Amino acid sequence: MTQALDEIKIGGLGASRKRVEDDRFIRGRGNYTDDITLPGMLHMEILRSPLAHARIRSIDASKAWEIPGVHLVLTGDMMATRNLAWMPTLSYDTQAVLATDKVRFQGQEVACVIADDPYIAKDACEAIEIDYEPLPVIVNPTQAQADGAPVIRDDKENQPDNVIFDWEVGDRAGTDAAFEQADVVSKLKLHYPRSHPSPIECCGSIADFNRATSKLTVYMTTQAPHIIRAAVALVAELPEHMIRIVSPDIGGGFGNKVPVYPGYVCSILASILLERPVKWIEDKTGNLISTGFARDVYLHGEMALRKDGKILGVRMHTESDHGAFFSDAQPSKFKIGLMHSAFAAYDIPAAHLTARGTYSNKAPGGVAYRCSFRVTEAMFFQERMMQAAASDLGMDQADFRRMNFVHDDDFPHRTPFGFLTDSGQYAKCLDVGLRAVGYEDFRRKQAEARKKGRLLGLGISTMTEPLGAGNSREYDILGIKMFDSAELKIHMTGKAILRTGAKTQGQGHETTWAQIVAHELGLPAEDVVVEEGDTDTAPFGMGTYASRSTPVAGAAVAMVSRKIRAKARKLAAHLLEVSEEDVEWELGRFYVRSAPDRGVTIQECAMAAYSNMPDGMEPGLENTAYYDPPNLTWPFAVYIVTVEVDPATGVWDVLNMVAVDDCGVRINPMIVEGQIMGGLTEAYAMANMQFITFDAEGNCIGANYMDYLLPSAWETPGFEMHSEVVTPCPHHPIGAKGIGECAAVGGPAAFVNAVIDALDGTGVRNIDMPLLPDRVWEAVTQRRDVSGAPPVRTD
Ligand code: MCN
Ligand code: CUM
Repeated sequence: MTQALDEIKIGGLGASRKRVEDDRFIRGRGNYTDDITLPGMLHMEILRSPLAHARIRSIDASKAWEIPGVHLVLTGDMMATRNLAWMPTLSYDTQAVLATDKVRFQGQEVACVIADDPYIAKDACEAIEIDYEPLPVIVNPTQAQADGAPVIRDDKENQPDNVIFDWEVGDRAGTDAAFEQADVVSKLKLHYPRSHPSPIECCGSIADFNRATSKLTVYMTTQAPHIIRAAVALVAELPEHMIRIVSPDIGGGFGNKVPVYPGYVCSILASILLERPVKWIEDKTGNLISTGFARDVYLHGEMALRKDGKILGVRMHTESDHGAFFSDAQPSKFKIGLMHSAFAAYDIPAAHLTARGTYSNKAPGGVAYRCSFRVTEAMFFQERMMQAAASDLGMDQADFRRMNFVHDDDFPHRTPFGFLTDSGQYAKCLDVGLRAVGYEDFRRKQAEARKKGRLLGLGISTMTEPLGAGNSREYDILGIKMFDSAELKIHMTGKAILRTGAKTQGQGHETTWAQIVAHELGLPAEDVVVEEGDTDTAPFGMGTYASRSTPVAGAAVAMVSRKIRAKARKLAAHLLEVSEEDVEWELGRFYVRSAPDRGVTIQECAMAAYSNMPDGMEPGLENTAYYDPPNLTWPFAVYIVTVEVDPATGVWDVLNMVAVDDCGVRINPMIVEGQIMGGLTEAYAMANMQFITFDAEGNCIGANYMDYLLPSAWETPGFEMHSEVVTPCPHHPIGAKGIGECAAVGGPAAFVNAVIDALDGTGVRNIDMPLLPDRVWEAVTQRRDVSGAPPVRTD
């Protein structure tokens, strides 16, 4: 007699519901920061340093002040009078807001002009005269550590050189012992180039300080509005309840919108000084030259192997170039983020990582770009190393991985660097991938093609990603613990509004969170409106990055729905005139156990919460849940690529790419596939075409889309996605794991491994990304590795 709803029909868990936010995006009715216009609003532009390293002898802004329409010129000295010339970074360093003593990278913010319109402000920036004394420039870790290298951060006490940190983790003695027992030691040196998230929308803010109410409202492009509110309260010493941060629609974040940028700070100060709204919208070059870089890491690795293929131990050393300020956006105390999540999928007895970070005359880097804090580098290193080791042993790539995988019954598993992984079916994912790509068959074809001089290659990559920062025991941002939240209000007609502490930037939270509510309460998803990003209305949360939203805020959505259901059960018992113990639940409806026909819907309970509650019950049907996850979630994936390399040109084409992702229970399979497709596209871009580099003077090569290439639909290969492996997360209320970054994390190594596999027999062991045709051609014709960042032509 049950009348259980069809969950898919109401848009619940597992429904490929169309993205509700797209209704406004595809009609041009989104509301991005630059769409907002406030009465009396002024415009701010930033003057950036043309030099990478120079002492500032003087700044003369008098001509800028004289230009009609200019309201304010901000310089470092003025910021200093308010103690705002420098700001703290998320990695316990300091960063210049506007330069006072020196400029330390090309594109650094030196002054701001606030004017009636952005064109006047830009012109006025050009009228500012700055006398620079050029200084020697450092663009890589080797130069940073050379004898006699200029000290970039001479503003800091106790900073005699350019080394930011020396850090280690793992078991040094155990790893040394493993290497002593090894039959084979495999070695590899890699470079992961500097890259940029490059969202369509650049960064920006509109600060609106109202003297009459003492309230500061800031509309801005941030992935973590509550963190910004806390930072403004603490740094600018404004009362927190008088600060409202609003993230409206965001045109892609990809990590670029996690940090706090000087432009935000300057627009806020300008609005306070002028008592007018001040808008700052970054231009594309400003975005590419100064904000949110990622990677820029040199990796050295060694693997101790038994000749039967068992991995005995791993040594890793990383040299990371952080630019002029150590502003890695990451919530752990680990200096190199979660780099030591490497090899989590493999059963390895001992591992040791040493990490050194250095300053250089580049924009601050180390923001995670679609990567849970350097997991991209960790997985790239891991899977390139796995391929090299299998080759050195003369073993099959797939067999070597399979024999070293953590087994399905070995969870929770302690990784060689101390993480605890939750669940997975690694061998099964690999098998699905191999079958899909036709592994045996391809190997045969490859051998035949080789005889005719054609170079075919197959690359395998796997990835595990620690997603969901925190838990609060281990993760915090400047002392604020990591957890997240959801608030659900059911109106009397059974319609609802849900707010969370996360902030979507294109991932589709407005669609998927409603699906979790539908699953838990049986309310049609379309009856639940989702709102995020306004600190005056949303419950406190840590924002969206590290694919933490589903693992943490998504869990909070499930938990708050369950709180609502618990109260609704009491209302149902009252309406049905039975005791609560006699009430059963099925999707959307409570009924009497002994008389299943007698039931009330969740909507009837909602009405009763406002019109017919039992004596003594608090009216209304709303609640909030804060969720502190017991662990990270650990999705797994296998990516397999086949390529053909043209030895005459170095051009390589993707023949096939197969992706097997296990992110636990999928809330919305279509959105998950979209996430994977986007991540694979970015992975392809990194492997194939994308990098930012610097010439010897520190000029940024990659500050525009002529130099920094984005793949279009034309060059992006097709991807075949598989979803048949589902290992529910054992500690997440609906069994979901994060997915937002996996493909970008695991993808690059698959492409590179495929090209290197195609060159098997030529003696080429490594070509560093990006695998541009000239680099591949050089490797093939010269039969040698091509390492490091692509050289810069200065002619
Ligand atoms: N999802 C699901 N089932 C799962 C896991 C996730 O249906 N088992 C859905 C979620 O409900 C959500 C989406 O997939 O709608 C991504 O969820 P999740 O993995 O939790 O990641 P976040 O929402 O926290 O998004 C952050 C992640 C990061 S850190 C980067 S970087 C990145 C990414 O998302 N930036 C993006 N994907 C992006 N996609 C777009 N369009 N724009 C960005 O800026
Ligand atoms: Cu890792 S870039 Mo995302 O964490 O916003």
